[in-house]
Amino acid sequence: MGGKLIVFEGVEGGGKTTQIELAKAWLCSRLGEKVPVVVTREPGGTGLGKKIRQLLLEEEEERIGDRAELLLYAADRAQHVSDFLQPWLDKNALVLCDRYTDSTIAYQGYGRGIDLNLIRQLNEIATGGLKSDLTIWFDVEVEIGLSRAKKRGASDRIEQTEIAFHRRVQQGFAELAATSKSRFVRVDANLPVNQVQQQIQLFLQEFLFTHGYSEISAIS
Ligand code: Z5A
Repeated sequence: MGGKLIVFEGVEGGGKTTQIELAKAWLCSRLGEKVPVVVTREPGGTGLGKKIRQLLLEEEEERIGDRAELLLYAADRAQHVSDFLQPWLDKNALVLCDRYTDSTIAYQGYGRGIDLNLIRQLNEIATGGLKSDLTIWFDVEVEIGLSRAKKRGASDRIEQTEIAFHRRVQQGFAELAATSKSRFVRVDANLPVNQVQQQIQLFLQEFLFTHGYSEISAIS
């Protein structure tokens, strides 16, 4: 069957962090110990990545330029692929990853306006060609997502940028979903937590069953 890279994407406040843990618990309960299920995120999925995450998301006096920001996300990703994602996929794990290459297209491309082809090339360099097997897009209204993120606590650097930026990012995800139908699925993330989780479980069940994880079919 091989390992599978399952990515959770979307604008902030969509509920990725909440849902990824619920999905992990559900997958473990269905698949048992035979299949390792691991959760990770970008930026910050490795030791180096944690340092890069601090640079990227914590308030600093010096503004990070758009290209420097792009390259920091790429450096985080390169390390993540070589030191975490690929080793776990080689162990046939299900890797649940909070954000991946599509975030760079949406945030740095659609949000900041950096050339999309340049970002695609950089993604290719950083990942060595490793693509997600399934991308679950959390489609939440920008205002709802931002108000949830605000309630959760202090805003980080990107959350503080203007609403128009978040709308462009949202547009980016919508266009990616429309043009990458073979690997993208959309969940309505405006709904309550349990209803979002139900949608995710249905997509995971179908995806995993299709890829030979027959244990998953024991779902009511
Ligand atoms: N970024 C980038 O620019 N380029 C890149 O290439 C990459 C990333 C990889 C990472 O931030 C930042 O990096 C991100 C993009 C940028 N921009 N920002 N800011 P992060 O990892 O710190 O955070 P995030 O990915 O944006 O996620 P988040 O804001 O933490 O949101 P979330 O994980 O989707 O949601 P949550 O934490 O699960 O939920 C937020 C709150 O809402 C929380 O209080 C929940 O209890 C509540 N919640 C969750 N679901 C619901 C529902 N369904 N109803 C009501 N309330 C809910």
